[in-house]
Parts: sequence; C-alpha cells; structure tokens
Amino acid sequence: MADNEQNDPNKIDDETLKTGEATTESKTMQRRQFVTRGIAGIGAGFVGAQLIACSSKEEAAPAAKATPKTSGTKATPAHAPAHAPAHGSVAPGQLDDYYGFWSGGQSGEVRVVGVPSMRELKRIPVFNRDSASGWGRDDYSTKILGGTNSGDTHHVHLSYDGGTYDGRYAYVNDKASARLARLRLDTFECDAIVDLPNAAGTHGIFPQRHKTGLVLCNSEFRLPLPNDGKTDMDDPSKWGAMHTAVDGETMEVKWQVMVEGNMDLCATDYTGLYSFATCYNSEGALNLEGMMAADRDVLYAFNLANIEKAVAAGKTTTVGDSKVPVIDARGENSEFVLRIPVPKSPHGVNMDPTGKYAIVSGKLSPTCSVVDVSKIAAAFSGEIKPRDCVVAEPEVGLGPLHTAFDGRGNAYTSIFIDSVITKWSINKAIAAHNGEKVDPIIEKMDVHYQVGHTNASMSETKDADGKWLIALCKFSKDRFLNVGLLHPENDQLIDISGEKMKLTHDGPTYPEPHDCVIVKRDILKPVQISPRTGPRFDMYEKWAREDGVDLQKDNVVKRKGKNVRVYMTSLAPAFGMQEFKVKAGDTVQVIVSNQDKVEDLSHGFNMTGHDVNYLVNAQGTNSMTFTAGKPGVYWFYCPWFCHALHLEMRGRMIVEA
Ligand code: CUK
Ligand code: CUA
Repeated sequence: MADNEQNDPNKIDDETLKTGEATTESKTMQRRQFVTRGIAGIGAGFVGAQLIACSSKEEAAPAAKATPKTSGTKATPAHAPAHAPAHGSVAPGQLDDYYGFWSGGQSGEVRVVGVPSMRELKRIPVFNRDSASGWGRDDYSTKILGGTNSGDTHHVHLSYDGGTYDGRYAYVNDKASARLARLRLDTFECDAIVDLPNAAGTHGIFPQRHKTGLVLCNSEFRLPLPNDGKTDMDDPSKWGAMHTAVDGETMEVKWQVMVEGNMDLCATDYTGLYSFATCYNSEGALNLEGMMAADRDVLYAFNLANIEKAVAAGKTTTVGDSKVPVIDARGENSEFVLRIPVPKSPHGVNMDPTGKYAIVSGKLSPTCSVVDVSKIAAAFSGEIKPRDCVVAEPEVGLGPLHTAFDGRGNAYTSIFIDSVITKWSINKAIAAHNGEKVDPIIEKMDVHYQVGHTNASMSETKDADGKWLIALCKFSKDRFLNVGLLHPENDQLIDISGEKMKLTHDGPTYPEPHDCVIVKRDILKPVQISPRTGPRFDMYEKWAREDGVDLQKDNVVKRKGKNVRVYMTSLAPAFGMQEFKVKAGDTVQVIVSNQDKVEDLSHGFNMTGHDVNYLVNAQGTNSMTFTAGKPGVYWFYCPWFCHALHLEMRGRMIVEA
C-alpha cells in the first residue's frame, strides 16, 4: 500500500453502482398550510379569492382543479411540457451554466441543482441527520448540531463581494431551532452552525452585499424577552422579536436589535447601510384574525451604521443569559430602525440589481410596494415621512410573495393565489404612481400551481443576467404520477431571455424547497480532494497529537481506560487494519483517514450491528463514537462502491467479554 497513485480504481463500475447508494434519508414531513386555512375572503383584494391551497371541494373534483385563477386579462398559458425539452437545453454529458442552491425545507438540507437542466446534483445535509454521509451522526457534526434532530431551511444566500457572489460561502437558516448555518463552497459541506439567542422562528436571512460582512437574521415569532418563564408571560403587548447580526467570517453573533413586530423576510442593500425586514404582524396579535387586521403593516429598515456605532460605544443591554449586545428599538422610529408602512401582511422583500429599490410583496394586498432606498436617509432624519419612501405600488395580482429581476429593469413577482408570475416594469410602475397613463404590467404567465418563491439567474446580485427564472410551485396537482398521500412540489423553469416568458421544464422536488439562488458556474471553484482544513480537521489533528499518531499513515489502537481510539487508514480496496479488539461496553471511536488521492474516490466505514455509518472523502478523515456491543465478531465494511474489490474491503472488530 505504498503508492496511492498506482492504485487505480475501476472507475466505470464505480459510477454505475454508486448511483444507487447515494440516497439521502430525509425525515420530517409536514405539509405547509398557506395563509388562512378555513378563512376566506378577508383582506383587501381578497374578496371571493381562494385563500386555501386545496379546499376539500377541489380535492373531490380533480377535473376542475388544474385551472388556476387569473386576475388579469393578460394571462398567457404555460407552454405545454410536451413541447419543451426534457431537461432544459443541456444535452447528456454537457454541463449546466448555473449552480442552483435550493433550500430543502423540512428536510433540513440544502440541494444543489444544475440550471437549466434541473438535474439534482447533490443534497448537502445541514440540520438533518444523514445516514449516507454520516452528517449529524459522525463525531464532528454531532458536536455542531448538538441534540437537535431536525431543521427547516428556507433561505440560502451566498457570501458577497462588491455586490456579487464571491463563491466562498453559502448561509442557510433553520426556522425550527433559530439557527444559522454556513456551507463552504470549496467542499460543498457545512462547516458551522450558530444558535441565535433570544430568537424563535428564524426565517428571513440575508448577507451584506458590499463585502462578506454581517448576515442578518429575522425572528418571525415574537417572544417575551427574556423568555425565562418570569418576564411578560401574560402580556404579549410587551413581546418582541430580534434582528440578529452574525459575522459571516467568524460566525459569531455580533448584536441584536429588538423590535415590537414580527419579522418575516430579510434583505440588505448594496452599500452596507441598511438591512430590511418585512413585518406581517405589526398588530402584535396572537391569532390569525388579529394578524390580518390592519390594512398596513411595515417594512423595518435597520440603520446598520448607527447600530454598529452604538454597539461599539457599549450603548447596549443584554437579554437573559446571552452576552450578545442588544439594542431595544421597540416602539417609535429611532436612529436605529425606521418603520415604512406597506400594505398588507407583506411577505418578500427583494432588492433590485441596481440597488435603488427594495420591492415589498404585499401578500394580502394585490400590490408590490417599491421603496426608494435613496430616500431612507431623509426619512431617518425626519425630513420626509417614512411612507414617502414608497415611490410606486403597482397591482400585480392576488397574493404576491416574492420578486426577482432580469437586470433589464423588469421585476417578476410570484403570485400565489392567482398561480402566475407577473412581469412588470419598475420604471413604468413609478411613472404610473406619478400620474402617467402607463401600464407597468408586461405579462402574466400561468404557473402550475400556487407558486411560493421565484428567483432568477444572478437576480440577487448586481449581475442579474435575465436568462432563467424559477417558479417554486407549492403544489404539483396532477402534473406527475400519483405517489400517494404526499405529492412532490413542482419547480418550473422559465426562459426569460426573450420577449415572452417561456416554460422549459417541470421538475418534481421532495418537500419542501422554499427559496433558491441561481449562480453562474464560473463563480464557484470546488475542490476535488479534501483540503484538510477547517474545524473538522482541527479536531482530528488535535486528537492525533494527543495520541502521538500520524493520521495519514498509522494503523493503531489507543486505549485510555474504557475509551478506545482506533486509527485506521483506507486505500482502495482495503482498510489499513484487518482486525482490532475491544471489550464489551468500551466507548470506541474508529477514525478513518482516506489515503486515496483520486477525485471522488470515497470510502466509508460501516460497523455492522452498531448503527455506525459514515463517509470518508478522498484525503478526508472521519469518525463516529459508539459503544461496543455484546461479545462476538463484528464485520466492518466500506459502504461506498470504490473498487472492483469493494466488497472485499472489510475487517473485523472482536468484542471480548
Ligand atoms: S418563504 Cu419561508 S414560508 Cu415565502 Cu421565503 Cu416559504
Ligand atoms: Cu472503499 Cu468501498
């Protein structure tokens, strides 16, 4: 086993056979119910509208249910899928032009999809436990996950430099447990998860765009602050929510600003001055009717410079056990936060690629509010009213949720109730707002069915290129083979490069992607061989130093009392150790280092009968802690198809009484 390079695996067999093994075990499934199950026709623009995603009437009448309602006269039918190429325009063997990063919703993962082919390339486990890779089960990731077994990812965004992606990191929220995770994009692996104190329902997140700076995270759920069982338990009027800033480099929580309303979606401007949060419950209500009561809620605009100044000067407090500096900005507008009134229970907020406008999608109002970012300073200083920052409010359809951009001045808003994407002109909307007789609506395209997020290629950067738009439809009604109770959702890809929007692809996805970003492929520089850097390797190198072991070479058993570390190498098609002995009840860590240097030559380690399975990438190291079971012989084996003699890649753990 002296020369790695001479050990050539049987690549053809590998490719074919590995496919069947690379499945991800995804767990929690919980159908999302949209706005108002059981309550219809409440709110401006919603009289008679179908607020319920699938009423029982619809379920009983499948023939009638596939036709989405359209509000405008301009709806154009979606192109029949039969006319569209099966996989965008990417031939077998060709590479996609874009990486798509999809949140995996209740699966807790992030998915990587090639665009425009819509081929799913990878599932990156983040907040979930994955029996294929061992994520959430191996020694490193169990430490960063703590005791939490599930996650709910909604929003994936990449790190920025100068208004566009720098290709280094992706960040993703966990709504369920108020966490933020980071993926490193050289290895496409999660490298950090941080708990956000005093937060609940961490929903919208957004990194700063002028450089890799802060990542802002919104609490969707209001809490007593501190939530210690003693404070304000019976007085929800005093509850609040946290806008939390995490340092995108160190992943430390830097500060929090407390506001009175809840915060849903998040955006940052392009200059580093502001972050934004939509609030659909400015009422501070605890139930649905209350949350829908007011005709206007607000867009919070946070003044990051003023906040950082106050934090640096120590003009902050803390909440509960957390040491994180907090600014209490509840109540009135201040130097820290401005409340811009917008109709009605708004959802998405998206910055246009010029950096001039934040578009707030009205959800219970059929409008989008166009906020002129250049006016916000004057509103902070009191020269104009906050509402004067709104320079247009076009009617786009029933249930607008999110807005994407093509870099040519057009906005594309996902319209949930109408099941359409509305293309509209930002400049014309502003002109119409100023009294000109122009119609900002350019086109409405039916999508199938009940679209949540939409996003476009490079849309969240100054380099929005107007090629592809995705409609992440929450329901796939009759679009695919019936697979029983829970259906896939439907991701539709739309070509927006021409005059008219053109549907090119329907793709079923496992629940439930909420959002995605679509990134030019040359921005990312993934590595093929483990770089052996980062916290995972720091941990193993520390262990190896303690034990006087060379991870890359040694095959040795180190025992301290009942704790046994087994250091083992792997090189196709053999482990560096055929057999090791432990005693029943010992705490065992088998630390496998993969000596292979061939790209994608992954091994793994499965200890039969012990619930142990993990992946070891080329030049990587991994391990999992387990308790040696009853006395006997236990085979361990390599679970990844790595070589013609892959089945022979195994050994024995002898458990003695
Ligand atoms: S989202 Cu999280 S509820 Cu519209 Cu960004 Cu789906
Ligand atoms: Cu190594 Cu299979």
